[in-house]
Amino acid sequence: MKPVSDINTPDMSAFWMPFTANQQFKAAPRILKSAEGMYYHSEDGRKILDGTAGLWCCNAGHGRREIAEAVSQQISHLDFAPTFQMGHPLPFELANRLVEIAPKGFGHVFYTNSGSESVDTALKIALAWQRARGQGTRTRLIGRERGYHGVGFGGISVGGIPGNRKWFGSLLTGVDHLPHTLNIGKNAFTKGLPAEDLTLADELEKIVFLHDASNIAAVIVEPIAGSTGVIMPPKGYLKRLREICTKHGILLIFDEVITGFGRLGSPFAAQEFDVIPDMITCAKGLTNGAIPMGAVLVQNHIYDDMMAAGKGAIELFHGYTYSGHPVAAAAGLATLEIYRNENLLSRAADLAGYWEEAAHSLKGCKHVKDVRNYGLVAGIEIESMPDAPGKRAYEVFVRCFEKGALIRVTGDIIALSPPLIIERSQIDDLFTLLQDALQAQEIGRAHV
Ligand code: PXG
Repeated sequence: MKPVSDINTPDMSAFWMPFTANQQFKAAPRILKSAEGMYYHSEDGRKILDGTAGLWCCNAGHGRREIAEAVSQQISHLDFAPTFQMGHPLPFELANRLVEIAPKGFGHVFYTNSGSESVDTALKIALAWQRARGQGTRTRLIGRERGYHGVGFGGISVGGIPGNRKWFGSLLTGVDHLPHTLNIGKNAFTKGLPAEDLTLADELEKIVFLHDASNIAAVIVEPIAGSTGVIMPPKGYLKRLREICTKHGILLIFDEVITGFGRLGSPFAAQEFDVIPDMITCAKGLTNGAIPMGAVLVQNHIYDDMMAAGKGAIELFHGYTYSGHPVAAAAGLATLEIYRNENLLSRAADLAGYWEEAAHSLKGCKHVKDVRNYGLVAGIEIESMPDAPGKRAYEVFVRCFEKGALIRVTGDIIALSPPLIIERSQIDDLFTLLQDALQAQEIGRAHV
């Protein structure tokens, strides 16, 4: 057997890293070693302000002892037990807590292990529910351009990112897409949601007309699209989608993997925007990112119909070995307790004004062509280099990391989504670092 490599400088060849330019990264790695509160600590001993809550997941900040202790206790008490025709207490308990913070009418929780699994689960529940109520011809699923719904076959099919789709064959059949809602020409530098515009939501009527409602099971959208660059819905857009879905018997799924758990200032975007879907997918912030876990929150009418159709047998032929894993459930319970004790599910609303001003102070910075914000999310879009899309933002990312801030970039869009515990002074630090990195464009050395 080969000796174990030094933990600080491991041999990097074996780990095929996700969504990473492996060769480029391994030639010049960025290694995070530990984390506490608002900061990561890099391998070379630098403090890095976390402007992204990891990957939109550590809403309560890092190194939360309450979660570590709950996980540690649970793992020695009951490490694993099945949830197929068996049970153990914590997932029941956690489901009750989740239902308490979910919009009214959401009485049920189906557990998964990730956002991708939550999406595929919700799509399957939609199909099964339509069939259970005698509408088995409703098999079409509608997503949206520039939507990100994870990487399962269901998620990439309804998702709208060409790079995530084109390598993987014919995907799910019978999928259609709404147009995305980004319109920089009209809405650049809008604070919060762009002015009311229902035309893009009304595109759903055209899709329904084309396929006929009797063939459509569900529509899935992110209330605010995160991964593809923080894309806002115009005011009234989500409400109109809800109206059209209701009118035609189509289920509406909100993918709240990013917007859930306080990111926008309410527990879920559904409450923030006062638009109630039929299902909500979530993950990430559910356990503060500490242990993988996702969930689908389901309205009572769907669950009740499925129970009635099941007639006492297995009602839904779906589930994962780790659905409701006891250790993940312990992490989830401890996380929700922190959110409650520290009012974190509404803290983004308190900070939103300050955050908005800080984000929009970047207007006028070199190459910045749009700033978008809501709650504790911001997207900063910069002009692409003519022959190298994505290069400019990547350079800003590297420069920020070197100077002490973690940001995310997608193409030439910078996305910020810090832990909800961020203080005003840290918001200042984050935007100062980012501004310096933007202004340093083409002055500093090339990083790519
Ligand atoms: N839905 C949405 C809306 C997401 O944002 C997923 C589903 C999939 O979740 P999992 O847990 O399967 O990865 C996501 C994930 C980024 C970034 O940089 C975003 C995600 C994942 C990784 C990076 O914006 N979102």
